[in-house]
Amino acid sequence: MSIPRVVEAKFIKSAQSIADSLPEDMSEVVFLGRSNVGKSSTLNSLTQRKNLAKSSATPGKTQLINFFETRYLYNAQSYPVRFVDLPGFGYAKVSKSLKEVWQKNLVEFIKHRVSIRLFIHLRDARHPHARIDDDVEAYISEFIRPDQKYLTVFTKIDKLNQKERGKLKRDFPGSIVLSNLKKNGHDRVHQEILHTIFSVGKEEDKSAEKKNIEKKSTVEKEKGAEG
Ligand SMILES: Nc1nc2c(ncn2[C@@H]2O[C@H](COP(=O)(O)OP(=O)(O)OP(=O)(O)O)[C@@H](O)[C@H]2O)c(=O)[nH]1
Ligand SMILES: [Mg+2]
Repeated sequence: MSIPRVVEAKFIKSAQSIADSLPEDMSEVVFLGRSNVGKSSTLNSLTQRKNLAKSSATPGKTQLINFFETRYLYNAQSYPVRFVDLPGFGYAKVSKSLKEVWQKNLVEFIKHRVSIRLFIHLRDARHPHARIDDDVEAYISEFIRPDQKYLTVFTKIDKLNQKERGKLKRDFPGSIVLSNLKKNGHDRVHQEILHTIFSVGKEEDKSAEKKNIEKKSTVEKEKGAEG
């Protein structure tokens, strides 16, 4: 099965706000989430580059809006996508107003940036019910456009045992779980990115599914013929 791969990735620019951001001439995937959840690490894992986005054990490492241009290769076709690494929001446990915990500039950016096609909201698998994350999700749902998609991705899944992983998947059925430490879970994120922006990337699954169904019905027919 062919999996989409990033074959090129380069840092383009850091911006303070939407006003000094790049022209809106390319589809963008934004990585948002609490400080330290693993936004920069996830971007590095997806592009298979160790230090493309700066990550750190100290929260608050990313302070600007960082743009990266990437190119996917999938079934011998090339697909350009821009990745946007954002500063994290709120470190405090108590939920304050969004604007207090996440600077006004960022709120403006995610709300008004036309080129955003996919919001990847990263949540810490160990704290799946954090209030601030629920608030951000509700907030984005107020203005998300029909051509945009919202995806919940849980990071640090390596910190959970099997039972906890099962519960997380039951509680958040549409979500993806991954580990940047163990380097797993990223293929589904690639598929979502290509599918959202270019409507490709999942065909292989479908044709595989179809083949299985065909195979099954042939087997059943054969069984029927025998019996
Ligand atoms: N165990 C584990 N650690 C992770 C994972 N992803 C990231 N980390 C660690 O979490 C810390 C924070 O990672 P970053 O990628 O810098 O987080 P960030 O969300 O970009 O943080 P800010 O830029 O401060 O908002 C680093 O020490 C990473 O090594 C993961 O999947 N598993
Ligand atoms: Mg960061």
